[in-house]
Amino acid sequence: MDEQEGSEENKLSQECKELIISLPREKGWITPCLYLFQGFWHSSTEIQAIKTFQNHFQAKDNDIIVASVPKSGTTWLKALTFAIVRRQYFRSLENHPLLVFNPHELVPPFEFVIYDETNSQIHELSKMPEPRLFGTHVPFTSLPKSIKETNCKIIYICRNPFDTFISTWVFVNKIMPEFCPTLSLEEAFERYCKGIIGFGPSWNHILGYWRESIGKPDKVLFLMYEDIKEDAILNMTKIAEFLGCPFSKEEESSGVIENIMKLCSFENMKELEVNKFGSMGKDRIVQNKYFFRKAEIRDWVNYLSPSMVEKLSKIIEEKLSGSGLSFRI
Ligand code: PPS
Repeated sequence: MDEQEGSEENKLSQECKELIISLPREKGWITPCLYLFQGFWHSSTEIQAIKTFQNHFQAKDNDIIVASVPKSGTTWLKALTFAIVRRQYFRSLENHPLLVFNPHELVPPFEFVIYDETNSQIHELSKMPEPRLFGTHVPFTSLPKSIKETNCKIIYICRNPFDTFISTWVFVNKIMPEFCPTLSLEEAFERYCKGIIGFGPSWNHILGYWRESIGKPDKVLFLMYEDIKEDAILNMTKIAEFLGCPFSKEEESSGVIENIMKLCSFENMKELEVNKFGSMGKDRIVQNKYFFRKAEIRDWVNYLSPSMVEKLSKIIEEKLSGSGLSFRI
């Protein structure tokens, strides 16, 4: 066990230490190891947080959860959802919370903030304004029972795996501890193709929420990053209707939707003081600017070789076969 792995594991409860010893393990992207827990790869601290989340979270019928594979457009969807749901409180965009807080602070993630016992930030769930807004990368099958059994709503954002892979690889190398070597594109790609990535295999994560959205369209709204890019207004309208707070004719004609779209746009958010200079996470190692890189579709063409494209295309085709889901690549 190396130094980093030891310090990660020292923070775990005895119960979690015993659990992870029994799990299959592989080399991680940032953490020394990833463990296969309930069919998906996670770091040890994520597993502890997921267990606590499963055991303690009591969903309310009006809760709203933004779910995703990391690097699929989570930050954007959190901003849009917050702005849509709380719009009656912030009619003037001049004092809007999204101008001074990063979306991850306004829509806190279960596994990295709320149930991460190694994080000093305490979130009092009972004091959160309703409807409560949460984020998660936890796969559908691992969500707590109460989320599945209550009427709370889930909005899922999915992005084509080529761009998600590149976005993740770049991000990981930015937040990699100084004493760790850079993770090469080739090594990351091999692990990604085997499904070995935090919260992966990504295709299984996506399919879990996709199938749920087909079976229970009132429970899970499944959105594509590329579709929102193409027509943000249409997708914002879908979000508002799904959440039971449709835009009124008056709002439509007075530009409320366009204003939210501009507020949450990549160009606007990237330039905000909080997103240029703020930070978050344990010891504040994650700088907010890392969440805003290029936001382009098909940026992967600048990184992946033809053989990589062929290999990943085949995997995706095979994994999604018969699901009715396809990506715009
Ligand atoms: S995370 O860490 O999981 O929350 O990351 P996530 O937000 O899911 O993904 C980061 C990518 O989303 C891009 N991004 C945006 N796109 C469009 N509009 C807005 N407002 C926006 N904010 C962030 C971000 O640039 C990352 O994509 P890449 O391709 O790396 O640029």
